[in-house]
Amino acid sequence: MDVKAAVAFQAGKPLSIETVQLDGPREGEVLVEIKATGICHTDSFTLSGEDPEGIFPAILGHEGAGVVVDVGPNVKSLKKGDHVIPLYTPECRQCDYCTSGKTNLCQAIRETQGKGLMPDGSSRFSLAGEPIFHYMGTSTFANYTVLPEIAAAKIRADAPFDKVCYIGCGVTTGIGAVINTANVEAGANVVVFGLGGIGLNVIQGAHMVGADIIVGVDTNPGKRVLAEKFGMTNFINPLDVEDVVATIVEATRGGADYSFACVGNVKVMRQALECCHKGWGESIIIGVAGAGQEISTRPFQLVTGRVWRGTAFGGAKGRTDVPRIVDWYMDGKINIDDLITHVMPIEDINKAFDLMHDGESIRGVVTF
Ligand code: NAD
Ligand code: AHE
Ligand code: ZN
Repeated sequence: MDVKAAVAFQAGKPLSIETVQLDGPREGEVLVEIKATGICHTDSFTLSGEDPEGIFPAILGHEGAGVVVDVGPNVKSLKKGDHVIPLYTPECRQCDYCTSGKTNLCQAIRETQGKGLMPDGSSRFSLAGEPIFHYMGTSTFANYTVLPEIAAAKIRADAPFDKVCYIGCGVTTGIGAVINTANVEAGANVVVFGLGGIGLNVIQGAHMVGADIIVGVDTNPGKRVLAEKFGMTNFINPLDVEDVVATIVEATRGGADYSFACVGNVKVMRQALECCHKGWGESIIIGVAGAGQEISTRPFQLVTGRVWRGTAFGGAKGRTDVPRIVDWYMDGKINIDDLITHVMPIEDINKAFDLMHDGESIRGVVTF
């Protein structure tokens, strides 16, 4: 079938709107009409050419919502008409990772997913007979996409696509990092580096669980007002202070109980670790950094009790947790609307990337 898609032909170049071909779903797959998709910084990271797994030509996008319009053989948990959120972290509920009870990183299809292919090793997308790669198993920058059944979370039918698409990455990553990965307790002091589409959801999560001091750190002072609305108590612009770590340690009366690095910058990741409280502070890395980038600190930082961890998709198990987070939104328990600052048609998708790079948007959403 013909599909309208924003194709990434080459690293560092704008996306190109094309009519591409999409084959129907095969065994264990579903065809989904994508109704809306957010643009996450990770899409920009891959498009920049920094992502070691980035391959081109590809259809990017991993923060979508839509409707199942066809199912392949042996699909059991989904049917035509179901509303779904694509999952770049699937949940097969059978692999060693899923059954470990220790991680959300289902590995059932990770290898083919990282190669831009469906689990049978082929692509469903093509242009003029040449294959186009999938991205993160989701490729939501297209009005139709094919997903493995285990990579789609069924959600309630009354949830608005143009809002809940954001649960497909940013909302779940930010709130999940707080409640699943760090398990922040009421009264804790929290520091959030990077007040973008992810960091503001970390603040939202920290506020929800009753954190005490919530320090936001961002080089863009324009992020301050919205962050305060979501629960930030102190703002620090690293460009305005001599020593950002010392400033945070003072603001938190000894250091952060938990810090979150929501910027793909390894220097920021070091600051986030070193501003943690001696003896117990934990720093959670969320930002992704390019090929060749490495984190470093003095071992003394860990010897004296600070802990470094990372999180993908906020530690959430998608098919189980995503429908619940949609309920939280529908019940008014979490705020998504104020974070979706720009909505546009797919023809303007490059503008959404520009707005993100210029620090003017929190989340740009494309609707089909
Ligand atoms: P974004 O562009 O919306 O936000 C980044 C923020 O960081 C901006 O507000 C920017 O001003 C700020 N910033 C830049 N340099 C800074 C510095 N030196 N100190 C403090 N703040 C600085 O991006 P986003 O969509 O929120 O994504 C944030 C990061 O998280 C990206 O690296 C993205 O790839 C990653 N990410 C990871 C996961 C995961 O599962 N681990 C999920 C989603 C996104
Ligand atoms: N391909 C990159 C890694 C990118 C990465 O870490 N992605 C996160 C999700 S970011 C969503 O915005 C993730 O889920 N990681 C776990 C995984 O299995 O990829 C690289 O560096 O190679
Ligand atoms: Zn993302």
